[in-house]
Amino acid sequence: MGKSIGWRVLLVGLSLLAGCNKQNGAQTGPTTGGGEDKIKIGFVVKQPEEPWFQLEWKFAQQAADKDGFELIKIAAPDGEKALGVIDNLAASGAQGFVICTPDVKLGPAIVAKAQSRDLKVLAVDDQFIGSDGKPMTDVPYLGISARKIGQSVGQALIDEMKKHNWSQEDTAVCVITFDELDTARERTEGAIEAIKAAGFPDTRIFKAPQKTSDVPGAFDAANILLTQHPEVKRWLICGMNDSAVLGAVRATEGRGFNADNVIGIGINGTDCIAEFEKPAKTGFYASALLQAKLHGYQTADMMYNWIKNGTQPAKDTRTIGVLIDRDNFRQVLKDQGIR
Ligand code: FCA
Repeated sequence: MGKSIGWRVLLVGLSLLAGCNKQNGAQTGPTTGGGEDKIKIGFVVKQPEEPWFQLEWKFAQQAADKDGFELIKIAAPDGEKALGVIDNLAASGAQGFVICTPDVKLGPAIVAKAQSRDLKVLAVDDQFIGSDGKPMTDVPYLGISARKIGQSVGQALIDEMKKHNWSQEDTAVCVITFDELDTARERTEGAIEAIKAAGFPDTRIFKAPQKTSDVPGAFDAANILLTQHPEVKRWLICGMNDSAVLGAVRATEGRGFNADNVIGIGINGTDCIAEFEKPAKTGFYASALLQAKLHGYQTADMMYNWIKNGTQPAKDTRTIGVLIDRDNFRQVLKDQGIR
C-alpha cells in the first residue's frame, strides 16, 4: 500500500515537473499575442449571406465549444479581403484557418501568405486551383461528391417529369451554370449526364451561364434563356446550388410559369427552407441536402487536431447529399441538427 502511495507521489511529481517545463517552454517559445495558450482558428467564407455558410459557422462553433478553441468567423467576399484576413488572423494570434475562398485561383497566393505567417490552411467547399490550372491536391480539402450529387439531381428531375406525365416534346431543361468553379461545373455536368442517359434529347438541354453565383446572377441568366425559347411549355431546372435554382424559378414566375409547369431541384438544402415553408407550392420542387455539419464541424475539428497534436487532416474528403422536398424537409433537417 505504502508502495502504491509512493508511486502516486512520484507520478504527481513528474506531472508537476512536466507542467513546469511546459510553462518554461511557453515562455521562451513564440507567444500568441495575448500571452494565452488558447488555440485560435479562423473560418473564412466567401458568401456569408447564404444560409449554407451561416450553418458552417454554426457547426464550426460547436467544434470550438467542444475542443475549447476560439473560432474567428470572417467573411471574405472578394480576393483582396481573402488575402487581407490572413494578416489579420496572424495578428490576432491564430494558428490556422479553414476557408471557402471567393476565388479558387487565389489558391497559390493564399497558401504562400499562410506559410509566410506560419498559419495552417484547409480548404472547404471550393478547392484551390494551382498556377497550372489543376486542383491543389496538397492542400487538405473537404468538399462534396459534386458529380454524383449532380447526377442524382438530374435523375430526380427526370423521375418527376415522368410522375407529372409531362411529354418530352413540350419540356426543356434549364441548367444554370457557373463553369469557372470546378465543384459547380461538376454538379451541372453530372446533372446533364444523367438527363441525357435517361434518353432526354440533347437539343432541349440549355445552359444559362450565371455571371455571379447568387440569386440575381441566376435570375438574369435564366431570363436571357427564357427570352430565347418562348416555345417551351415546361421547364426542368437545375444549377450549382439552391440560389441558382431559386433565381431561375423566380425568372420563370415573371413569365407566368408556376408549380404546374416548372420543376426545379437545387443543391445545399439549406437555402430553400423559406421556399418550402411558403404556403403555396412553387416551381422549386426539391433540393439535395448537403452535410453542413461535416463541412463546418469536421473541418474546424481537423484544423484543431492539426495545430494541437500535429495530426495531418485527410487530403481529400468528399461528402454526399440526400434529397429533400416539401413533404420530408422538416424531419430530415431535424435529424441532421439543422433545425
Ligand atoms: C460552393 C457553393 C455553396 C455550397 C458549397 C458546398 O461553395 O457556392 O453554395 O454548395 O459549395
